[in-house]
Amino acid sequence: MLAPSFRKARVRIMGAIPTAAVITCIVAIARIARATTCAHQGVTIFKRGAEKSNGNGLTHLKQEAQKLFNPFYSPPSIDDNDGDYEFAKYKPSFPAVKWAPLEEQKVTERGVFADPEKKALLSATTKVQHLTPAIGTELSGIDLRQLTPQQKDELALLVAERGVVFVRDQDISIRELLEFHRYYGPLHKHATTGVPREPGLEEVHVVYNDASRRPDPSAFSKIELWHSDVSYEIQPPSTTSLKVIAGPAYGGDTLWSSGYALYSSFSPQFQKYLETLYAVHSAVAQADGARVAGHTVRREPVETIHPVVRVHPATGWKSVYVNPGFVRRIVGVPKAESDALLNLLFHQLSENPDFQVRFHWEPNSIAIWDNRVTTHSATFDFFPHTRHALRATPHGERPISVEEYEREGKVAKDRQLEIWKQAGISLPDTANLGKNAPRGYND
Ligand SMILES: O=C(O)CCC(=O)C(=O)O
Ligand SMILES: [Fe+2]
Repeated sequence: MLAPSFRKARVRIMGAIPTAAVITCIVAIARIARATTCAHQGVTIFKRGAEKSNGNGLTHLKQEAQKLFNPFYSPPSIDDNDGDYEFAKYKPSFPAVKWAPLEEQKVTERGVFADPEKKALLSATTKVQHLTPAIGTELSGIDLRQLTPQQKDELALLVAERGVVFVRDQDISIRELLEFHRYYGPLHKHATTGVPREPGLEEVHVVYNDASRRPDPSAFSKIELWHSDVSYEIQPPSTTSLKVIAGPAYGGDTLWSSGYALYSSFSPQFQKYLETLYAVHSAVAQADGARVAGHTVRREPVETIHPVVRVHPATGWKSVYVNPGFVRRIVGVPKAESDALLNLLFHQLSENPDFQVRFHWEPNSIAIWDNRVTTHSATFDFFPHTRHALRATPHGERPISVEEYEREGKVAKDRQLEIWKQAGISLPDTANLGKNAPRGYND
């Protein structure tokens, strides 16, 4: 049920613009609660309070809406507290430039060239610590700047297998990190989020919060913060890095969830059903958020259909590829079915701790994740402290469905079953699943 003011807005909009645009607008309104204009359509939204307060209320509400921000959709542009901040040149800026739509690009998957045992990479480390069975490995003793091409290939495979790999104390500069990732594919330029003020770093995505930017929980839900980066692109990113350059002593952790583990958790019947589905990934809400925040949308938003289960080209493992941040619906099934499916998948990926790893950053920590087989979400528990991070991300291949992968005679695999098989553990009797299964406990 829409609040009375929004009902009025909806009626007003309906007469003027097509229904799809109205839905987009209403979604944006719901996401950016109390915003007074839907900038995308240039439509004024009247609010009960504003109507009572004779026009001036609108100005007030506009100011209120500008203060309010969803850290995911509405990158802030406030330029304060610079002082002698060491990393001021990497604070976010929002250039008023326009870029052409992306076109399909050739990418070479480096993980397929790797030694499956990763001897060159692992022999250079002092410690390899797996953080959970499903996802996350911390490597000690390596310097990303020193890796050979062979070690980089092995790192790509390790990241593909473990979902995310963490390294600390990395002195690598952001320009060096961009070059490091260019090895894995053409770099992605984000259409709306901040880029560093320093010129020539348009391929960097800046994450920045400080005492002047208090994320307002009325602007977002924790579940919608879970996402896979720019999954709406035709070729969403692959091996991606985030480097924290300044952060709180505690708080500001990031969580990753494994799409492989989500896939493995389901019954064979449901897995098969998911493998037949495609979903719509949309950049529209993010672009609307940027416009409401007063920023230029540098590339027009796109909506792209991707398989709900994709196969990683290096591991051959199947991964559920949906995320609450950008996926709007499953194609070609009744809306109620789409809503129920997405609700299940979104809640499982964001709430099931068995699929997840949580990382506490220190300055110069770097997380390298495979954006094709994981989702992630930052915590926003550290206000008023400063947290500043820089991301470099290459385009991956166009997501490969199971049917497409197997067309060439290969067989896509369930990661969990493969791991058990390698450990000599007999496969579960899928026909009798649940009959003699160990029971959970909750004491
Ligand atoms: O701030 C974080 O920890 C994650 C931000 C994020 O989602 C990203 O940079 O892709
Ligand atoms: Fe992200």
